[in-house]
Amino acid sequence: MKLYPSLMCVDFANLKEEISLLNATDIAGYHIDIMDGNFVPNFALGSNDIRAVAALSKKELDVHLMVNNADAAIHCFLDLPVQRLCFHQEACIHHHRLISLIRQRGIQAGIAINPGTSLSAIEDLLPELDFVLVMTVNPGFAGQQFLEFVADKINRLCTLRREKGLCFDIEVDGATAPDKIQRLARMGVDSFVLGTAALFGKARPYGDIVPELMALEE
Ligand code: S6P
Ligand code: MG
Repeated sequence: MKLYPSLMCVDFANLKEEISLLNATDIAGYHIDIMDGNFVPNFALGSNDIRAVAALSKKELDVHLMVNNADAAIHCFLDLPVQRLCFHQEACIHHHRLISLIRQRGIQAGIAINPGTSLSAIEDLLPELDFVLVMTVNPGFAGQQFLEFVADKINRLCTLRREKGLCFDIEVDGATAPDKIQRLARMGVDSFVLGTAALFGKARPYGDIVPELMALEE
């Protein structure tokens, strides 16, 4: 199981200290939310934040673009030191072109889907993808409620992957509390974005919480 704390939820006044505490845990990397105030009703993070985090950590950077016109915006992110980069199915016209551009840079390519987007919208692309990010909240904000109806879609995606013999990674983002992580990991989900539901604002050290979350897959 791979865990990616969402940097949108860290205390930015203490970014260096926050990253240093998280670096000392077994997290796989950092989830970085890019929001344009248009595809989602909020703004968050940008390319300079990605560079700042890359300078503070050797762990993977998992970048989630929540921006309209991903076909144009992608070019701002291809030369950054990131390992995983996804754009939204709903914000893109030429999905396969973007996947190719991302992979040509040696970056793992992913597509993110909103809670209301059906698997049929990405099914043909699955063999071309390194990962699929399934949103379990409507993108834009931390601290929302887990949308239970999405669990069935996640289960179907895990089944589809098995039936087709594919090996893309399945990542879930949004209100991933420990009970949800345990249930979804058993279904076959590989990666979880951690926000306020599991990690931040708990008044407990990250070094205590992360091992507990990692143990949920056993
Ligand atoms: C939200 C964004 C997410 C959040 C994360 C917060 O649109 O894409 O990555 O940062 O979901 O987690 P939580 O547990 O507060 O919902
Ligand atoms: Mg996200």
